[in-house]
Amino acid sequence: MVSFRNMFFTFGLVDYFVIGIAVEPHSKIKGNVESLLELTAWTWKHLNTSLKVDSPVTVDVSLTSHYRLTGKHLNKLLRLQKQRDCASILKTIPNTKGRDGVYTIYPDMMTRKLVYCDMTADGGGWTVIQRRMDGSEDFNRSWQTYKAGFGKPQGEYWLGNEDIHLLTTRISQELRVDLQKFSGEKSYAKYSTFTVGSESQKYKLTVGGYSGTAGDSLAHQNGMKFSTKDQDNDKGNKQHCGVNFKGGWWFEDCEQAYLNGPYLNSANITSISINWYAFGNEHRALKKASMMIRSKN
Ligand SMILES: [Ca+2]
Repeated sequence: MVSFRNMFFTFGLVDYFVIGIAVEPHSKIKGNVESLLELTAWTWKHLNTSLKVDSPVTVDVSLTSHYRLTGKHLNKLLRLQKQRDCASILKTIPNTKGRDGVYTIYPDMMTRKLVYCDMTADGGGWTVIQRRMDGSEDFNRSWQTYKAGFGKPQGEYWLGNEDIHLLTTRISQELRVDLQKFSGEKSYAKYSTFTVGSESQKYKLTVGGYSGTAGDSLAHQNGMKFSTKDQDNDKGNKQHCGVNFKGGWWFEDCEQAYLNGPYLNSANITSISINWYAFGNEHRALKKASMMIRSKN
């Protein structure tokens, strides 16, 4: 798997660009590297590839490819290094369109974060902030863990409340939710307004301007603060939704839409699951869900 994090730049050599990747067969790596280079604005040419096998016992293989780049790439490279979100990556490097995958973003323009960019749906440029697909990640996490984010950008993850707050308050964003039932049926919900407040506001959700096919279940959570198993900020005076529903979310008392619930392996009807009431008018566990945002400018 090749991503931008595997790139090492040697500025001393000015026009050289070195990529180091371990293991995998040579032809596949070369193909991956070149498909990656096609995403850049530079002109490139493969010079050579050297293979080094280190230990005779543990078989440590390192493979280095050298590419010569021409053109005014340095400026492009610097811009490439600091993109706030997937929309700005798409804008800066238009040939990322249709290339879904893991990219590096800088939500505060300083701290690097790996995210999955959907460069295909509805024109692309979507920064995925939440994704469920196979139950591999535990979503019953603490306030601090939800704040920082968790999971893997190529799989299930939560981007992190702090970064979601940063991304949604500096530039206005639209939200797209994609859902899939165990039967295979899909639907989506799109919101023209999506803002998450600061930590002192308990990451309060503001959402509106619905369109789509899933039905507007998130409206029920609009205006709610975020709660986790160790912070009860919900509207339920007699219960702690974060504990009872086993996940972190913008609970009311408690939910009509809940995408951070426990992953079930079958389509059971229960609120303690990944569910979206209006999609079938029941709290039926969904197979897949994702939330992604895009700058509106
Ligand atoms: Ca409560």
